[in-house]
Amino acid sequence: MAPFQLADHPHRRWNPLTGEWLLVSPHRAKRPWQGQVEKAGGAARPAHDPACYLCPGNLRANGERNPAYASTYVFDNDFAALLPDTPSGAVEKGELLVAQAERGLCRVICFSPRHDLSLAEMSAEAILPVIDVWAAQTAELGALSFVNYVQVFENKGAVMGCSNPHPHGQLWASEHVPGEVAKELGAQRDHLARTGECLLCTYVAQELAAGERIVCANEHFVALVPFWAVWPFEAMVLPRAHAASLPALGTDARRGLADILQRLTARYDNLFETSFPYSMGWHQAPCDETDHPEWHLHAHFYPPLLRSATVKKFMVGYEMLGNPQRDITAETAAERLRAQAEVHYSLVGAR
Ligand code: H2U
Ligand code: ZN
Repeated sequence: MAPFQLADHPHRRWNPLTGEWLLVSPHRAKRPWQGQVEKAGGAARPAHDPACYLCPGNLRANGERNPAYASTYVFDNDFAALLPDTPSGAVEKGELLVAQAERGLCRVICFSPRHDLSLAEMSAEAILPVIDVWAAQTAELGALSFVNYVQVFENKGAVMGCSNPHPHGQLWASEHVPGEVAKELGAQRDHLARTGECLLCTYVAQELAAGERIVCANEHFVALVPFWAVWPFEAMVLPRAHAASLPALGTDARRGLADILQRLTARYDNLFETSFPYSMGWHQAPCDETDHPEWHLHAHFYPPLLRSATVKKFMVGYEMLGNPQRDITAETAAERLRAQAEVHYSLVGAR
């Protein structure tokens, strides 16, 4: 029998950030595919859409008018999931039926006045103000006494539940540290206590030395497909140097991040020549007035596309009931992303 190989044999991989396992079945990636392979296409969008509730100068659902903003624009979500004036309280019926009031705040962040762009088509110079506003909002909301965590994220594409193609993200600030963040907090804390080292500092160094899962890197930031990736072209973006949050990044690091975000998202779009859908977001240290030496800032990109602009990965069956599973390995996904150009396909020939 041939010796065990990650590239050939079914195996489990461990996610040290969440303590969870996933199943990898690389042999299945070799099976024939007879589904669709067409590109998604899609109509070109105007630079300003009079019907868009995010474009400058337009009316929102609550009757407010957006200003004629020229770069980024932040407003309180008109349909916020969390509210600052929720009364405190709890319900406990025995050990099993437990509920707690949760206070918070939700905001929407427009990345650009241009309705027809996405991060993938924006320049690094245009992405920099988005990073600055993510950081400023994190600091502002994190300073509120009832806020202990600020989740910055972006849903892109209708398939990810994004309501509007205008480039935008969201921010939910909450009283409690949300579940995914709490898992990562526990894992990073344990790792630091056990080894004296930051989990993700060690991980980034190990990945840079190996090279095979790196998508792109610069002096400050790295984009890679994590060893434990679940989504087909999942990626993480991390600073090389230890930093706990977006506000902790200096000007040079922010410029480095803008460069990496432009290069990663352009590669994503180029993979299937489509506007690549994903949910992405930042995991930063909780703002709970305690020190978080264990926390290493990072972004997760979770994109569902698998084989083409229309063939998606679904978390169904075994994945809902057992644990997540993937066919193409993280190494193959990274190789395919590395092979993409960093000039967006729609701009080829336009420069
Ligand atoms: P998504 O595209 O990820 O759904 O985010 C858009 C958010 O914008 C959504 O949370 C809010 C929705 O509540 N929104 C407003 O705040 N005002 C509006 O006029 C429409 C949508
Ligand atoms: Zn718009």
